Amino acid sequence: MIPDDHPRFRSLVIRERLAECAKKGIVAWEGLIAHGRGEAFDYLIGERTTRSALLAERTAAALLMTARHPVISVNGNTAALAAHEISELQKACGACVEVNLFHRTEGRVEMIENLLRDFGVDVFIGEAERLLPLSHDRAWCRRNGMFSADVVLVPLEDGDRCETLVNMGKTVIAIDLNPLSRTARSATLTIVDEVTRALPQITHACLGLSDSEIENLISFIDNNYLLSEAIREMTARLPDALD
Ligand code: PTJ
Repeated sequence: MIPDDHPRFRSLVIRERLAECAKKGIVAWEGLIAHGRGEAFDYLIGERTTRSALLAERTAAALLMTARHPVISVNGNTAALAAHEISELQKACGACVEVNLFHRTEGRVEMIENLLRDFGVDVFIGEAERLLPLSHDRAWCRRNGMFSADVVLVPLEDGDRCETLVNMGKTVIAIDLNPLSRTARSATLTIVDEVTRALPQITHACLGLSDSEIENLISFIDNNYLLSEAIREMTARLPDALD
Protein backbone atom coordinates (compact mmCIF):
# COMPACT_ATOMS: atom_id res chain seq x y z
CA MET A 1 0.00 0.00 0.00
CA ILE A 2 1.45 3.34 -1.06
CA PRO A 3 -0.04 6.24 0.96
CA ASP A 4 -1.29 8.98 -1.40
CA ASP A 5 0.34 11.71 0.72
CA HIS A 6 3.79 10.20 0.12
CA PRO A 7 6.00 12.86 -1.53
CA ARG A 8 7.09 10.33 -4.18
CA PHE A 9 3.60 8.88 -4.66
CA ARG A 10 3.51 9.01 -8.47
CA SER A 11 6.98 7.57 -8.83
CA LEU A 12 6.20 4.75 -6.38
CA VAL A 13 2.92 3.90 -8.13
CA ILE A 14 4.77 3.68 -11.45
CA ARG A 15 7.42 1.39 -9.92
CA GLU A 16 4.66 -0.81 -8.49
CA ARG A 17 2.98 -1.00 -11.90
CA LEU A 18 6.25 -1.98 -13.59
CA ALA A 19 7.02 -4.59 -10.92
CA GLU A 20 3.53 -6.10 -11.34
CA CYS A 21 3.96 -6.18 -15.13
CA ALA A 22 7.42 -7.75 -14.72
CA LYS A 23 5.91 -10.55 -12.60
CA LYS A 24 3.38 -11.21 -15.39
CA GLY A 25 6.15 -11.20 -18.01
CA ILE A 26 4.95 -8.08 -19.84
CA VAL A 27 7.99 -6.08 -18.73
CA ALA A 28 11.39 -7.78 -19.04
CA TRP A 29 13.32 -7.91 -15.73
CA GLU A 30 15.97 -5.84 -17.52
CA GLY A 31 13.22 -3.27 -18.13
CA LEU A 32 13.24 -2.48 -14.40
CA ILE A 33 16.91 -1.57 -14.65
CA ALA A 34 16.21 0.57 -17.71
CA HIS A 35 13.47 2.37 -15.76
CA GLY A 36 15.87 3.14 -12.90
CA ARG A 37 18.29 4.74 -15.32
CA GLY A 38 15.45 6.78 -16.78
CA GLU A 39 14.39 7.94 -13.28
CA ALA A 40 17.90 9.22 -12.57
CA PHE A 41 17.85 11.39 -15.71
CA ASP A 42 14.30 12.51 -14.93
CA TYR A 43 15.55 13.83 -11.57
CA LEU A 44 18.14 15.85 -13.43
CA ILE A 45 15.59 17.53 -15.70
CA GLY A 46 13.34 18.20 -12.70
CA GLU A 47 10.62 15.65 -13.61
CA ARG A 48 9.01 18.13 -15.99
CA THR A 49 8.83 18.76 -19.72
CA THR A 50 11.62 21.16 -20.56
CA ARG A 51 11.48 23.81 -23.30
CA SER A 52 13.66 21.77 -25.63
CA ALA A 53 11.56 18.64 -25.02
CA LEU A 54 8.38 20.54 -25.88
CA LEU A 55 9.94 21.73 -29.13
CA ALA A 56 10.95 18.13 -29.90
CA GLU A 57 7.42 16.90 -29.09
CA ARG A 58 5.82 19.44 -31.41
CA THR A 59 8.31 18.51 -34.13
CA ALA A 60 7.53 14.82 -33.60
CA ALA A 61 3.85 15.60 -34.11
CA ALA A 62 4.67 17.44 -37.33
CA LEU A 63 6.64 14.43 -38.60
CA LEU A 64 3.89 11.96 -37.68
CA MET A 65 1.16 14.10 -39.24
CA THR A 66 2.99 14.37 -42.57
CA ALA A 67 4.26 10.79 -42.71
CA ARG A 68 3.13 8.42 -45.46
CA HIS A 69 3.26 5.38 -43.18
CA PRO A 70 4.00 6.24 -39.52
CA VAL A 71 4.62 3.40 -37.06
CA ILE A 72 4.79 3.52 -33.26
CA SER A 73 7.05 0.75 -31.95
CA VAL A 74 6.05 -0.56 -28.53
CA ASN A 75 8.16 -2.58 -26.07
CA GLY A 76 7.28 -4.00 -22.64
CA ASN A 77 8.09 -0.88 -20.62
CA THR A 78 6.15 1.43 -22.93
CA ALA A 79 3.09 -0.82 -22.90
CA ALA A 80 3.12 -1.08 -19.10
CA LEU A 81 3.58 2.66 -18.58
CA ALA A 82 1.66 4.24 -21.41
CA ALA A 83 -0.88 1.99 -23.18
CA HIS A 84 -3.60 4.64 -22.82
CA GLU A 85 -1.30 7.40 -24.09
CA ILE A 86 -0.35 5.24 -27.11
CA SER A 87 -4.04 4.73 -27.88
CA GLU A 88 -4.71 8.49 -27.76
CA LEU A 89 -1.73 9.24 -30.00
CA GLN A 90 -2.81 6.60 -32.49
CA LYS A 91 -6.26 8.20 -32.70
CA ALA A 92 -4.71 11.63 -33.27
CA CYS A 93 -2.14 10.72 -35.94
CA GLY A 94 -3.40 7.44 -37.42
CA ALA A 95 -0.10 5.59 -36.95
CA CYS A 96 0.26 1.81 -36.96
CA VAL A 97 1.19 0.42 -33.55
CA GLU A 98 3.53 -2.56 -33.73
CA VAL A 99 5.14 -4.53 -30.90
CA ASN A 100 8.90 -4.93 -31.24
CA LEU A 101 10.93 -6.50 -28.43
CA PHE A 102 14.54 -6.94 -27.46
CA HIS A 103 13.81 -9.81 -25.05
CA ARG A 104 11.41 -11.40 -27.48
CA THR A 105 9.22 -14.43 -26.88
CA GLU A 106 5.94 -15.16 -28.67
CA GLY A 107 4.27 -15.16 -25.23
CA ARG A 108 5.47 -11.65 -24.40
CA VAL A 109 4.44 -10.33 -27.82
CA GLU A 110 0.94 -11.72 -27.29
CA MET A 111 0.61 -10.37 -23.74
CA ILE A 112 1.74 -6.89 -24.79
CA GLU A 113 -0.60 -6.88 -27.81
CA ASN A 114 -3.50 -7.88 -25.55
CA LEU A 115 -2.66 -5.19 -23.00
CA LEU A 116 -2.59 -2.57 -25.77
CA ARG A 117 -5.95 -3.80 -27.10
CA ASP A 118 -7.45 -3.50 -23.61
CA PHE A 119 -6.64 0.22 -23.82
CA GLY A 120 -8.24 0.61 -27.25
CA VAL A 121 -5.13 0.38 -29.43
CA ASP A 122 -5.62 -1.03 -32.92
CA VAL A 123 -2.55 -3.30 -32.91
CA PHE A 124 -0.82 -4.05 -36.19
CA ILE A 125 -0.51 -7.81 -36.50
CA GLY A 126 0.44 -10.26 -39.21
CA GLU A 127 3.36 -12.55 -39.74
CA ALA A 128 6.59 -11.19 -38.29
CA GLU A 129 9.81 -11.89 -40.19
CA ARG A 130 13.49 -11.25 -39.48
CA LEU A 131 13.63 -8.23 -41.75
CA LEU A 132 15.91 -5.72 -40.05
CA PRO A 133 19.68 -6.22 -40.43
CA LEU A 134 20.30 -6.90 -36.72
CA SER A 135 21.71 -9.99 -35.03
CA HIS A 136 19.23 -9.86 -32.13
CA ASP A 137 15.48 -10.27 -31.94
CA ARG A 138 14.54 -6.66 -32.58
CA ALA A 139 15.13 -7.74 -36.19
CA TRP A 140 11.64 -9.30 -36.14
CA CYS A 141 8.99 -7.02 -37.62
CA ARG A 142 6.18 -6.99 -40.17
CA ARG A 143 6.81 -6.30 -43.85
CA ASN A 144 3.80 -3.96 -44.14
CA GLY A 145 4.43 -2.45 -40.71
CA MET A 146 7.75 -1.15 -39.44
CA PHE A 147 9.72 -2.47 -42.41
CA SER A 148 7.78 -0.24 -44.84
CA ALA A 149 7.42 2.75 -42.50
CA ASP A 150 8.84 6.14 -43.39
CA VAL A 151 8.58 7.51 -39.83
CA VAL A 152 9.06 5.34 -36.73
CA LEU A 153 8.50 6.48 -33.14
CA VAL A 154 10.66 4.47 -30.73
CA PRO A 155 10.08 5.09 -27.02
CA LEU A 156 12.74 3.67 -24.63
CA GLU A 157 15.00 2.06 -27.12
CA ASP A 158 18.41 0.45 -27.16
CA GLY A 159 20.62 2.12 -29.73
CA ASP A 160 21.44 -0.26 -32.53
CA ARG A 161 17.95 -0.67 -33.97
CA CYS A 162 17.54 3.09 -34.02
CA GLU A 163 20.78 3.39 -35.98
CA THR A 164 19.69 0.58 -38.31
CA LEU A 165 16.33 2.21 -39.04
CA VAL A 166 18.06 5.53 -39.80
CA ASN A 167 20.51 3.71 -42.10
CA MET A 168 17.49 2.22 -43.90
CA GLY A 169 16.41 5.79 -44.74
CA LYS A 170 13.67 6.10 -42.14
CA THR A 171 12.98 9.11 -39.97
CA VAL A 172 13.33 7.93 -36.38
CA ILE A 173 11.84 9.77 -33.41
CA ALA A 174 13.24 8.55 -30.08
CA ILE A 175 11.87 9.20 -26.60
CA ASP A 176 14.77 8.77 -24.19
CA LEU A 177 15.49 10.51 -20.91
CA ASN A 178 19.22 9.96 -21.43
CA PRO A 179 20.49 12.57 -23.91
CA LEU A 180 23.87 10.80 -24.03
CA SER A 181 22.56 7.40 -25.13
CA ARG A 182 23.36 5.91 -28.54
CA THR A 183 19.68 6.02 -29.34
CA ALA A 184 19.43 9.72 -28.49
CA ARG A 185 22.45 10.51 -30.63
CA SER A 186 21.54 8.39 -33.64
CA ALA A 187 17.84 9.28 -33.96
CA THR A 188 16.64 11.89 -36.42
CA LEU A 189 14.82 13.59 -33.54
CA THR A 190 15.13 12.86 -29.83
CA ILE A 191 12.63 13.81 -27.16
CA VAL A 192 14.40 13.95 -23.79
CA ASP A 193 11.31 13.53 -21.62
CA GLU A 194 9.52 10.85 -19.64
CA VAL A 195 7.35 8.71 -21.92
CA THR A 196 4.07 9.37 -20.06
CA ARG A 197 4.65 13.13 -20.33
CA ALA A 198 5.99 13.04 -23.89
CA LEU A 199 3.18 11.08 -25.57
CA PRO A 200 0.29 13.38 -24.46
CA GLN A 201 2.29 16.42 -25.60
CA ILE A 202 2.76 14.85 -29.04
CA THR A 203 -0.95 14.00 -29.19
CA HIS A 204 -1.91 17.53 -28.15
CA ALA A 205 0.33 18.98 -30.88
CA CYS A 206 -1.06 16.56 -33.51
CA LEU A 207 -4.53 17.93 -32.77
CA GLY A 208 -3.50 21.59 -32.76
CA LEU A 209 -0.68 22.34 -35.21
CA SER A 210 -1.45 24.44 -38.27
CA ASP A 211 -0.02 23.59 -41.70
CA SER A 212 2.47 26.44 -41.53
CA GLU A 213 3.62 25.42 -38.04
CA ILE A 214 4.13 21.88 -39.31
CA GLU A 215 6.19 23.14 -42.23
CA ASN A 216 8.32 25.36 -39.96
CA LEU A 217 8.97 22.67 -37.39
CA ILE A 218 10.06 20.16 -40.02
CA SER A 219 12.37 22.59 -41.79
CA PHE A 220 14.30 23.38 -38.57
CA ILE A 221 15.01 19.88 -37.21
CA ASP A 222 18.40 19.90 -35.46
CA ASN A 223 18.90 16.95 -33.13
CA ASN A 224 22.32 18.14 -31.91
CA TYR A 225 20.75 21.40 -30.81
CA LEU A 226 17.94 19.57 -28.97
CA LEU A 227 20.40 17.26 -27.17
CA SER A 228 22.77 20.04 -26.19
CA GLU A 229 19.81 22.07 -24.90
CA ALA A 230 18.64 19.06 -22.86
CA ILE A 231 22.10 18.73 -21.30
CA ARG A 232 22.27 22.49 -20.68
CA GLU A 233 18.82 22.41 -19.01
CA MET A 234 19.99 19.55 -16.75
CA THR A 235 23.27 21.12 -15.73
CA ALA A 236 21.76 24.60 -15.26
CA ARG A 237 19.61 23.23 -12.42
CA LEU A 238 22.49 21.67 -10.50
CA PRO A 239 24.01 24.74 -8.79
CA ASP A 240 20.57 25.51 -7.25
CA ALA A 241 19.70 21.89 -6.45
CA LEU A 242 20.25 22.26 -2.69
CA ASP A 243 18.63 25.69 -2.32
O1 PTJ B 1 10.51 -5.00 -23.66
P1 PTJ B 1 11.82 -5.27 -24.34
O2 PTJ B 1 12.18 -6.74 -24.31
O3 PTJ B 1 11.89 -4.74 -25.74
O4 PTJ B 1 12.99 -4.52 -23.51
C1 PTJ B 1 12.88 -3.14 -23.26
C2 PTJ B 1 14.14 -2.56 -22.58
C3 PTJ B 1 13.76 -1.19 -22.02
C4 PTJ B 1 14.57 -3.50 -21.44
C5 PTJ B 1 15.27 -2.46 -23.61
O5 PTJ B 1 14.84 -1.69 -24.71
C6 PTJ B 1 16.53 -1.85 -23.00
O6 PTJ B 1 17.37 -2.54 -22.44
O7 PTJ B 1 16.62 -0.53 -23.10
P2 PTJ B 1 17.90 0.32 -22.60
O8 PTJ B 1 19.07 0.05 -23.47
O9 PTJ B 1 18.07 0.19 -21.13
O10 PTJ B 1 17.41 1.79 -22.93
C7 PTJ B 1 16.29 2.36 -22.34
C8 PTJ B 1 16.47 3.86 -22.36
O11 PTJ B 1 15.22 4.44 -22.01
C9 PTJ B 1 17.51 4.40 -21.33
O12 PTJ B 1 18.34 5.35 -21.96
C10 PTJ B 1 16.65 5.09 -20.24
O13 PTJ B 1 17.27 6.24 -19.75
C11 PTJ B 1 15.40 5.45 -21.01
N1 PTJ B 1 14.17 5.41 -20.20
C12 PTJ B 1 13.87 4.55 -19.21
N2 PTJ B 1 12.64 4.78 -18.71
C13 PTJ B 1 12.14 5.84 -19.42
C14 PTJ B 1 13.13 6.25 -20.37
N3 PTJ B 1 12.93 7.25 -21.22
C15 PTJ B 1 11.71 7.88 -21.17
N4 PTJ B 1 10.73 7.54 -20.28
C16 PTJ B 1 10.91 6.54 -19.40
N5 PTJ B 1 9.92 6.20 -18.56
